[in-house]
Amino acid sequence: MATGIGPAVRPDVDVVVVGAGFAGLYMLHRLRGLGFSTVVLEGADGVGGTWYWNRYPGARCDIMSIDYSYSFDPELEREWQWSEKYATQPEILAYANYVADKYDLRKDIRFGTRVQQASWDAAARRWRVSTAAGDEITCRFYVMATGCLSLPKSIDIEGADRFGGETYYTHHWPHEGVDFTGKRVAVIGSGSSGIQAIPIIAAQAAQLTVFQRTPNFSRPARNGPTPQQKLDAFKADRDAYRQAARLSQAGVAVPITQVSALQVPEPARRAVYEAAWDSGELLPTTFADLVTSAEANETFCEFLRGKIRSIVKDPVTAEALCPQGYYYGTKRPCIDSGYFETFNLPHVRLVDLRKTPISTITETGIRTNAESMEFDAIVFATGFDAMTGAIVAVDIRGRDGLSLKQKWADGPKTYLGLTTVGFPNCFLVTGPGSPSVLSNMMVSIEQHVDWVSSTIDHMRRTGLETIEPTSTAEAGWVQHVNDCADVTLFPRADSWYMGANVPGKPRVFLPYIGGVDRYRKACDEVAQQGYLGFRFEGAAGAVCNDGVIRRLQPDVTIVLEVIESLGLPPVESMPPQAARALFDALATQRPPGPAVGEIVDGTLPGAAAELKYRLYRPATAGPHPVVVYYHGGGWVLGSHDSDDPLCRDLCVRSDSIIVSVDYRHAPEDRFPAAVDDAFAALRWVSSHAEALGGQPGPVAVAGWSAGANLATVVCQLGRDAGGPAIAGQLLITPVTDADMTRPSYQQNGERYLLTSAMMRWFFDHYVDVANRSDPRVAPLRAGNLSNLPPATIVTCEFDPLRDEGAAYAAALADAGVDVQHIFARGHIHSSLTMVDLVISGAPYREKMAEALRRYLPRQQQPLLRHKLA
Ligand code: N01
Repeated sequence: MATGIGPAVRPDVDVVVVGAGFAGLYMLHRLRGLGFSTVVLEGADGVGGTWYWNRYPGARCDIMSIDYSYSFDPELEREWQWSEKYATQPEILAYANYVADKYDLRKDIRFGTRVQQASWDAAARRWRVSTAAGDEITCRFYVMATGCLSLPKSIDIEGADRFGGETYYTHHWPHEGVDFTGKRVAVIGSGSSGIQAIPIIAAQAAQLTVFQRTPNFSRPARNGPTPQQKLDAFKADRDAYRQAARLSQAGVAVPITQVSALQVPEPARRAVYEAAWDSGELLPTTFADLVTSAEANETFCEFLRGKIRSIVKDPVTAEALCPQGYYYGTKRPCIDSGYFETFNLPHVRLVDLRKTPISTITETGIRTNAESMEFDAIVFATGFDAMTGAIVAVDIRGRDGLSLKQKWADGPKTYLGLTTVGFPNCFLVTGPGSPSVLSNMMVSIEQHVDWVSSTIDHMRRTGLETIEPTSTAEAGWVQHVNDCADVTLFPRADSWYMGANVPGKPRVFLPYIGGVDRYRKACDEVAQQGYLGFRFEGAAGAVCNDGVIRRLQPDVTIVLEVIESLGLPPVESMPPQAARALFDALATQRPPGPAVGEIVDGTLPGAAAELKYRLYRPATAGPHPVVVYYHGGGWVLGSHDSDDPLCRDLCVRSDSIIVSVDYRHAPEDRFPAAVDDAFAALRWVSSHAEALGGQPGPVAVAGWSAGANLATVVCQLGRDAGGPAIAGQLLITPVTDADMTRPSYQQNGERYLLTSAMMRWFFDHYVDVANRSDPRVAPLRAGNLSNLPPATIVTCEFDPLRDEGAAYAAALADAGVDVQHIFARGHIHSSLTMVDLVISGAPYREKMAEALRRYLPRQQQPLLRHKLA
């Protein structure tokens, strides 16, 4: 009998859960504990999900069993002891059965029951769930706990059904096991399943041939007893141990590093990789940038290839086993027990399908384009239609008959990986858009089940009957999931994470790579903010607090977190000298930016005294166009070399000489000293362009923040003075006004590094209140904005200066100036300058460089000109 919630007509149960794997079992336990009537529908004859089906030889977990365990009940943890570091499939299945028995779960599980369709009946506010046997069950809430890797991908090899010998699938292994003794066996596939099965099959078979399309990165698992220090840590403080996993990046507590692989010398880097090789862990601590930097990642790839070459004796086989063409981790890596060593056995052979693809499977074996081979048995270890396959295998129909399969035709769209628009009261456990396969599944499952069950409980307590995400929230989450993936190397690989293993499947990065810790925080914040982005309906009407939970770029969030963790005093609370010292100290910690051809430091005559400059010359042949650059720092902080990484980046990307010039700073030298110096520097660089190795003719100006303010001011001064000629202006988050009442100040004035208080401090040091509408302070207020050089204005969504930058772009356009306005979504005032730290800023810097290249086209070399003439 259903309890607690609902309209007049009662459903059969409160909740139907599909799947009795670890997610379904815990879901049932939790919901039952909350008093919701629940039934679990399971296609198999037993519990265990993936561990029920994948009984191939060698199947084990590759997250340590002590971590790959439920944590919801300390009593269960005391009762169950794992026999090994990485338990075998039979032991894990035994654990699932133990759990089912301990909590008496079987009485609410219908085994051998395959769900075919689930449709939302809007009038009755219930789901109608029908099974392959023709039964129908109605429920208020419908939960898909079908696992991420449960629907096998179809075998896409010509002739696969023609083979007359024994055929096996790792995902559907005979319960009684298989004896390969004396047989000629083929294994197709070298993912995690193949890599685990191959050494065991080799130990039995008379002959084993492995058909490999893509080699995989794998390291030794070094299985054995659970490491004593893990056991000790767990025993010493079990709650802290579990909590650390919940608040970790991947659901296993490992030390975090901020060190870049490229920052350490080769011997130290190698030592870290050797430790990773020896660790026997899937997720050892290595370097911070292996996920984001191709160059850094390649150092680990090459280390691992070296290991393969050192293990596998035949050099041709060794080379074929060396992964190439994708980065470590972007296809799921493995840990193994003697995988590479297996290829040294005389009866084991590798067929490299990249060189000799399979033409067809025949009645007696496999034919490649080079030869025909006969086998007694073929084992398919060819993978899964991951993350979405099992969900859309059920015909799920939401509001107005909307089909989930159709809705997801171009890729899955979810809010938090838990829910999807158009499907009220439907929850996904570890669905696409959640950390799931990029995490310790047990931690992610528990988090999802806890969140879903407490949400259902919240609805019961508050008299709400339906829950559905809003389109705004869902679109925002999909964007965030993509933003997180886009700063990594993952989208570059043809992986099942990208849906690339299934022909015709849309290429979309399926899981959430922002981390278990950040993901949990997002889910918790959604609930705390009145279920932000969800619409509820109940007897008392509808409630909805619409919005987007994560709008900042993920790498910007990380920078903000790191800076917050430093506990620095606010800049405006310091005297300028102390603020400058802090500014300089922070600059020493940042990545250096790309190498340029040459850096020259020099001085030039300023309006009152000599000014320093730093010239960045590209490595390409000159002469190059010249850009005069003004640094940021609120007219108080910074110097000719304080925006060094940005200047390097602009130099390389735009193939221009960047001359970063200093100017006098406030409060020692107040307005208009900085303007006078900026204009003097422009004049000097323009007239010395050729002497500096640049091409003659007009220069461009560029600047960031207060430097962008100076850049645009010198454009106005240059126009009025009849020179120097300026080909274009690049204004990165410029100060264009002294008005702090615009909405962007109200919205972004407190939390994103540049604060309203800091701007006030800058202005107070720089310029008297009476002069703040002078166009040399507030160029937006100039009476005439026509006939200015073409402008590229960059504004950032979470910048207090956003609206004045946009206002300047609009005003210039109104005055007939050629303007490009680049809006950086999810960025803050300073993030575009954080080269190699905020990777999501790179596409914007590329656009800036494009603008500079457009303003300053490379002139033909004199020699070439001469020849053409
Ligand atoms: O599947 P896979 P899996 N012709 O997709 C090849 C988890 N898991 O079952 O890469 C020839 O990884 C395919 O080649 P390619 C784990 O998350 C965990 O092994 O497409 N070859 C690939 O080599 C894992 O990632 C454990 O070029 C074909 C292989 O088949 C996920 O499950 C254990 C082919 C498929 O590899 C899936 O692993 C097992 C074709 N037509 C699994 N089609 C643990 O240890 C495919 N292949 C916890």
